[in-house]
Amino acid sequence: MLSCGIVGLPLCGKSTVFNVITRAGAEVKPYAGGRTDPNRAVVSVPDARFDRLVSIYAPRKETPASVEFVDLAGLSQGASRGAGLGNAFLSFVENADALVHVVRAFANGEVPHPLDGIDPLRDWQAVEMELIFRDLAVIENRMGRLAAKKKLQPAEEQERLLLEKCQAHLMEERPLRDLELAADEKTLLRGFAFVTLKPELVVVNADDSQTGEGVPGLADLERLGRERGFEVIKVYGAMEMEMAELSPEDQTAFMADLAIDEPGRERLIAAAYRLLGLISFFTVGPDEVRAWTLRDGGTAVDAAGTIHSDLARGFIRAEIVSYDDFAAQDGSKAKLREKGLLRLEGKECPVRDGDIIEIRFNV
Ligand SMILES: Nc1nc2c(ncn2[C@@H]2O[C@H](COP(=O)(O)OP(=O)(O)OP(=O)(O)O)[C@@H](O)[C@H]2O)c(=O)[nH]1
Ligand SMILES: [Mg+2]
Repeated sequence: MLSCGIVGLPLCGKSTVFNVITRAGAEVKPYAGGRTDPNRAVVSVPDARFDRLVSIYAPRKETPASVEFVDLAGLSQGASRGAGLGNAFLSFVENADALVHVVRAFANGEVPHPLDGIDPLRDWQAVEMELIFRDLAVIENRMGRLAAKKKLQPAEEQERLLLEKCQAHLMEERPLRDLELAADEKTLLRGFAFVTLKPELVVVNADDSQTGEGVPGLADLERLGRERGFEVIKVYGAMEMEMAELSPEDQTAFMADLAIDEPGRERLIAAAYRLLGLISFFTVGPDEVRAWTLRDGGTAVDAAGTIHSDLARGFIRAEIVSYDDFAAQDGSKAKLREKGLLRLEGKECPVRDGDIIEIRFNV
């Protein structure tokens, strides 16, 4: 299963945001330090389409899509040089498939700030720089080894040139995810587990007393996000963590009181799923309605293999209907067939988010 690592400076509200997302009840405390082993939890991805399919089929079993979230210890400034948890922390980051970067906007006299005063843009930059330094250190290490060789093989020479290109980009304080790379270059870089190559979502953690324009740094980060292509989501961490523990009815009342239209939890999970480059396809029937996870760009035979390797091996055809067509015909196969909306596709047919699929196979 793919995982999102929650990163940020100490005491910015990472565990709070983790609890908002997962309802896992991780320890939240007003002082830094202590545990280094991360909190982990798997969450179902909220999906209105899935809920509708369940109501159409009333299946014996329902299985929504899921993603894992990992709550890491705080990243100290200087971590790439070993400060704080330093390298131990950075090795957790290496194992995540995507990063949820929490920055603190909330003011709270009880909770010290590791840098001086509330400044989300500065905090965001501080963590970005640590991640950039860490990737630079990995490159320097490898380049050092290559430089020590008498003669480079052509593949090594190609690697050296690519690393130089990455290094120059990082030196301009830009993450590798912003660097344009060819498919074979991406493959070459995979083994390095570069942390700035991972997709990233920025979460601004505000206090519920900070409404509208009152969230410091939010507008700046949003502007930067538009320029650089990252998503910024505002949450009221402490309040939403409390809210996550209420019944659905109480939550609705609570949100109405505070004039919040959508809980941060659902927005965060949906955004993380997109960030990971994932789509869902569905299998339906009276036994089970299930959402399966596929990498965006996956094909019919990839979908078959996700369900079971036998289905990929014995693949004949996939019967595919888009969710919108399916819902518009109330899930009636007869109507879908009559209107020609039920497609029979071969192995290489691309799967789109929301497709409902039945695999015909023979083993
Ligand atoms: N007022 C307010 N306090 C918050 C908010 N979010 C977190 N806090 C408080 O800030 C403190 C730290 O929160 P955590 O979620 O433990 O922060 P963390 O980033 O996980 O901390 P470390 O893991 O120690 O780096 C706790 O005392 C929280 O109650 C918020 O949105 N508003
Ligand atoms: Mg924590």
